[in-house]
Amino acid sequence: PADPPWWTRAVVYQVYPRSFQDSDGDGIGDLGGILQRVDHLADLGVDVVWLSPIYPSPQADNGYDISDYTDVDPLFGSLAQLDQLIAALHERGVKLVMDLVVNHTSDQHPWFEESRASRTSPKRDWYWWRPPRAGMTAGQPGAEPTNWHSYFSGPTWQLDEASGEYYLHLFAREQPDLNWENPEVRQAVYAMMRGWLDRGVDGFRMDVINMISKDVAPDGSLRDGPALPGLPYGDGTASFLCGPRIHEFLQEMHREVFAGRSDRLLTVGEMPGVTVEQARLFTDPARAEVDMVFQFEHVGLDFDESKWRPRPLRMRDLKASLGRWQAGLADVGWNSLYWDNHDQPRAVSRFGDDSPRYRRDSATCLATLLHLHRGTPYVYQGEELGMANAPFDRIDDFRDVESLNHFAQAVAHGEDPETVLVALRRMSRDNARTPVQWDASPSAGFTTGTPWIPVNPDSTEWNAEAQRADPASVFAHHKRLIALRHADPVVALGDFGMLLPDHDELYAFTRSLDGATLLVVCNLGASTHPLGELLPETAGAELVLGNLTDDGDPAVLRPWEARVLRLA
Ligand code: TEU
Repeated sequence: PADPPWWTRAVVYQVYPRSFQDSDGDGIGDLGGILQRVDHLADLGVDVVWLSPIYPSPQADNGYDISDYTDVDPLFGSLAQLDQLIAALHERGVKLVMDLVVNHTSDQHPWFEESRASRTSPKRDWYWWRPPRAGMTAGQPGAEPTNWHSYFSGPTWQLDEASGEYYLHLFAREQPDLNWENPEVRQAVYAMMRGWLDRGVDGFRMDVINMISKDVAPDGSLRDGPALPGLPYGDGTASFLCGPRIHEFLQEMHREVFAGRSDRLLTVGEMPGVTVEQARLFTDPARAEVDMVFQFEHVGLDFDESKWRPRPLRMRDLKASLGRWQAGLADVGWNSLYWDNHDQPRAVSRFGDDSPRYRRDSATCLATLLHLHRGTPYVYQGEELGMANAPFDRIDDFRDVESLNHFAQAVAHGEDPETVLVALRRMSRDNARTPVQWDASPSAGFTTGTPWIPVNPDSTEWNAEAQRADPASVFAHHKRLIALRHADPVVALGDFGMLLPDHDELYAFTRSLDGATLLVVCNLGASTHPLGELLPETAGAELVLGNLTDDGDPAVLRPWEARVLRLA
């Protein structure tokens, strides 16, 4: 059989540029800042950087609302600096993957401005324009063409007074959805993508790419979804998650953009709501769609009907979910592995224990668990330092459009503001967006100006400078995990086998390849466990890597301890 693709051994690092490093004192991270920190990434040992959007944008959603796909926003720098960054990374053997946001554009993209200009505009059909619901008047509540609830609260439809029609926006109203049914739209996107690859970019992380095909009836109508509890809206996801033409579109994209050069690239499709069965199709190399997908199951286990209704995570659910993805993509396809990103709370605060006693141990335990799974691990900036959720207090502390819109809507619907804030503090995306903590100075080395969102005050203790010198740090542990994946084919390619599926605190599994077996056991809790009794096969096994520095009893697993053992 052919050699496995390079990305089966790779680790990806996500940079959210706004919060990574500022170089010009305006309080917003930029490309000049990333250039200053390239050696941090090289030192960590990652193979790929995924750069969240740096394109021109009104920043309604921090760059996920793009007004020009072919340039760099002056806020972040210039095309020349992007070229420098690509060169600086390539010199160090690191690839650069760009964010591709083509489910929607900004409402200030010239395509949308032209589309909205009149009902007869040649680009009218590039977006989803629809008249009000039959028998209703434009602007009346409930007159929207469908009842869908937007990801960022409110309806997914915005009335354009001038033409009397609504346009679709699954996210913010500043993010109108492109109409992928129109072949001109698709060709324009593919041409843009080819341009970036020709420039030296090494692939794409494709934003909500499983939303580009909408289930539209032959007469052009879109269907209502089931009512959502307590809201005057419905759940439209059945009409746009993995819609009828999604595989056709991704295969066409592959032919038009990646063909002949896919071996050097990495493509990962962000796909909320994707099932294992669908993911097998998306990532089957024979189908030529994408290399891997970001699935959302394991980050959806600690809340009820929405992320704003959090509840405790049950360990069994986590194991059942991740285990099913390991098994489901074992023979065909490939997993991506992540705990957090710019949309999720910080891993150590959500899945670990960020109290002083266990923060370091739980951060390293979680990292061990993730990096020892089969798939490509993604490290989100600051995760390698054990960065934690922010101490947000009042609504004015939040910046994110999703959080602010949700607060306004929930309070307008009669929820108690303090209760809404409790959920925001726990789940807001802003938790992931505080500046990277480089050193112990007041702005944590992020900026000489005023940061666009405050630095977490724990940066005096938790920062890169302190950790780089400390072999027991979260950073040093990440370096070891990444090096282990590079060195040991069992870590990259070994078969996965879940152990102790019903245990409430231990997460244990084996990885096996060509007669070699690693046993990984992680204690995701603050109690001590009799490892020797639970997993007798660990007796006498060689410790390949552990997260606690002082030697303990090999037969006992301590709070938040993780061990990678080689079975004889
Ligand atoms: O996110 C898509 C998505 O569905 C969610 O993660 C969403 O952002 C939200 O957190 C659900 O509660 C992608 C990007 O990663 C995100 O930053 C963008 O805001 C969004 O698409 C729109 O482009």
